[in-house]
Amino acid sequence: GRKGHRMTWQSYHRLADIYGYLDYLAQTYPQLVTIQTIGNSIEGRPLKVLKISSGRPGSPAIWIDGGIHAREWIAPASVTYIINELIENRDAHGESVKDVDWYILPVVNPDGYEYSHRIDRLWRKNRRGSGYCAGIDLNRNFGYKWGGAGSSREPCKEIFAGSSAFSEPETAALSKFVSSHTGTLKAYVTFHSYGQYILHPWGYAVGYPHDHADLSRVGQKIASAMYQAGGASYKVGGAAATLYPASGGSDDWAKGAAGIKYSYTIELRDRGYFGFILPVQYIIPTGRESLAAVKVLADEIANG
Ligand code: ING
Ligand code: ZN
Repeated sequence: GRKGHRMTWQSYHRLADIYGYLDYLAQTYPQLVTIQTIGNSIEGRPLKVLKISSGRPGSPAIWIDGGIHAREWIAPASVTYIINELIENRDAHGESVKDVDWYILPVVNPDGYEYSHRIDRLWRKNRRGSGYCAGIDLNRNFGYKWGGAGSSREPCKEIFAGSSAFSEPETAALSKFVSSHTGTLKAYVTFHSYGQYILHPWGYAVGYPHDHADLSRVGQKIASAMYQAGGASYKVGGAAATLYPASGGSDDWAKGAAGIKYSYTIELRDRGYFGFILPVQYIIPTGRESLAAVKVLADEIANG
């Protein structure tokens, strides 16, 4: 089309449209936007990280991902909404968003995402193996407290942790990339659905990191900003204490192993009425909430 891409926020797009949009941005804004393929999924699809650069070396950085769980379509939709605002509407969002580097992986689990479009709308895991018991829960496969409470050794389970920590190419690639940027990464945000929660470590057990007060304070700021931006209420708390224990999650690894201070899992809309099958008219309000969330983090880390 005239715009050079097919992305919109009026429907949930297939992976080809999302990747076509990322490629379009890198081509159109080469001094601002670069794409790095950090690895490939188990079925061989590229894992594309988009970097939005402050233009200055050594800037504090924020990691954002979405789509680690296939069926949570609002997550890649909201992450691409964030990307669009940070690039195409760059002057509307203040100085701090320009003062940080953004590393954004909109679809952590591209095979599962495509499978949920083509075959099984409620698929969650990646696509290792075949049949009813295929797949590993990528959000149980990270190497911090791997294999503990809230994960399973049984391949047929939705929370199967895999054969070992980082057994999957998707989590191995993500963790390797994030580990190589721990000098500058100050925040890690992973978008899921549903439930409307802002969760911080720990997920593996009820308990909190030493800087719990900071995580909680900034979490409450995020909740206020999200409410103002889109109108939905989000509850803040430790993941295990607020939802349920889950070991091997990415946010625990980002905090506990990679040492990234502000690590959050954000469970987007809704609270269960539509659940994973969130109608398309909610994409833009949920995208606005997601953008507001990451702007709070940019403010926090850009201004000390
Ligand atoms: N929820 C997350 C899950 O992986 C979670 C909740 C995240 C719990 C991080 C603990 C730590 O189960 C969804 N919707 O996937
Ligand atoms: Zn999820």
